Amino acid sequence: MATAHVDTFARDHLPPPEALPEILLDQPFLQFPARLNCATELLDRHVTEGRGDRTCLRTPDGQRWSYAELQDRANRIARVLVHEMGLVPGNRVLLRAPNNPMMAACWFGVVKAGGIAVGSMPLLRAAELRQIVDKARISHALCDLRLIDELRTAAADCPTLKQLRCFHDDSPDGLEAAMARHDGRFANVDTAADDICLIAFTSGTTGTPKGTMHFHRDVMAACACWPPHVLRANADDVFIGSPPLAFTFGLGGLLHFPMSVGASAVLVERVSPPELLDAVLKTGATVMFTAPTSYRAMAMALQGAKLPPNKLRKCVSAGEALPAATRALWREASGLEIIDGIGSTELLHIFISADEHEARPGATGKVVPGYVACIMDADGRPLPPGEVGALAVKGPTGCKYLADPRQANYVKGGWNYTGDAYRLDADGYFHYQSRTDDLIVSAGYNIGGLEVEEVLLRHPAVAECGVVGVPDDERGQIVKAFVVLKPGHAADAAMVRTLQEHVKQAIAPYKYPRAVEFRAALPRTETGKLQRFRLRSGG
Ligand code: 3UK
Repeated sequence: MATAHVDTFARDHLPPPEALPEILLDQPFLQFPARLNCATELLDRHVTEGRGDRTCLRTPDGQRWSYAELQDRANRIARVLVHEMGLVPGNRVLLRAPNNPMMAACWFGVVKAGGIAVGSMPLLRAAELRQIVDKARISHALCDLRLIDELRTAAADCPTLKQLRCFHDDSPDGLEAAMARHDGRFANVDTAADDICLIAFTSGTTGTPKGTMHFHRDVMAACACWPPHVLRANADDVFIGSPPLAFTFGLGGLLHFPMSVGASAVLVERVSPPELLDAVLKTGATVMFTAPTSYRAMAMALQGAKLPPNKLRKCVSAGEALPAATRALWREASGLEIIDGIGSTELLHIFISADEHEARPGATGKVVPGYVACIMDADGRPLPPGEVGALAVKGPTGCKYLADPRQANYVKGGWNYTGDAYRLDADGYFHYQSRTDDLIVSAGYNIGGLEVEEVLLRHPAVAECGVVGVPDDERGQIVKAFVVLKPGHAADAAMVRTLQEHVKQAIAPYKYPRAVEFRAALPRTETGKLQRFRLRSGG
């Protein structure tokens, strides 16, 4: 089926066919037409079918856009891109903003026009933006005026980036002024189902960021797998959460998934745990997406009190492993069982998960309908239940790095290797151990950091912790715990001994942290992930 892309750079830099993962589209809920624009499905369809007046996007301060209003804005943006900024289908457009309705309108404007949306994390600095712009040969950018400084610095050295407009900008050359010059009608570009519509950059810990490319069909496939089979939200739900729209956890959870069922989403710019909690109470949100540390911090902020009466009914956790202690703490505070799910930028969204009824403490869940998963040994042979190995996944979405030899690390023999060490139990539940390269090997024992963190988090003095392996002459590695104490506890030698004793009492003594270091905070990414490499290097 012919591509609608005139600029074929992204398509031309897909991995070669033999390096691609196997794609499974045989399920009845994964039948897609050959021509597909995901903006038509997620946005326009609601207006066409008479739901244009329903609320689509909200903000905590009371802003409210219906589906018809979002469509009007997105259409105007598409027109500005095409008629004033010279966009042709296939061009890459950088999007830069905190989570807000204009950012969402820009995403749909780009995709309607057949462009490729490239989100950027709000905290990225000029050097990092430059890497992304160069790698994806980005030609256009739409940026929230409040985040323009780093992009301007980057743009000075980016020859491909020729067109830039700011929004939330009331100057005559701002995006809003340009939108006012156009009408709100736009015929979406008739893209092929396998035309690329988004490139999400990984927040890589080492090396240059990798650009993961996704088709229009991938977006719709993500909406057809986990949301209806595990989340099961409906048109009356109000979604809210912390992950940035530049992170596919946020893009799916806070934009695509609510819109795929005609629900609404509250987009929140400031999402520290107390601010998120406030926004939940203020807006009557019913479905929340955030990271494990954020659940723990919100529960601790309540200081043992229960969440005041509210409408929240589903809480999703992803981004890193959910400790059983955090699950229990949030249940006590909110009365709600967390829906854990592992997803990745490469696979677009969640592929192993369990709903609130099926959740098991300490396990991520079962494979999501549409996907298959297995645990592999070092030679790529499936391991039986009970054994720890590398998680390998296949489904309707899969890893497609933009011009990157690291494709061969993620995809082997048609399977996507997520880089996680997991164990499958006899009931089909997958139990996270660690990142494959974070498994601690001490005096011949394999130790997953999470298991030790689980125990430490149950100690009343511990607010947060991270456990890594550090080099040791005698044992190869030793277990080292980095601990943030709750206020009112002394970070002294007695506390070190107390915590070590606490671990020895709970799990096999060889797993206890031989080294304990107290910190005021732990290094985390913008997406809530603990930066273990930084802990290991003492940073
Ligand atoms: C880890 C988890 C245990 C795991 C993501 C939901 O996190 C997302 O994407 P990233 O590319 O990172 C992927 C890696 O993060 N991880 C994520 N969730 C869990 N580990 N339990 C979990 N529940 O190492 C995975 O390989 O940043 C998550 C949806 C979309 C996403 N992009």
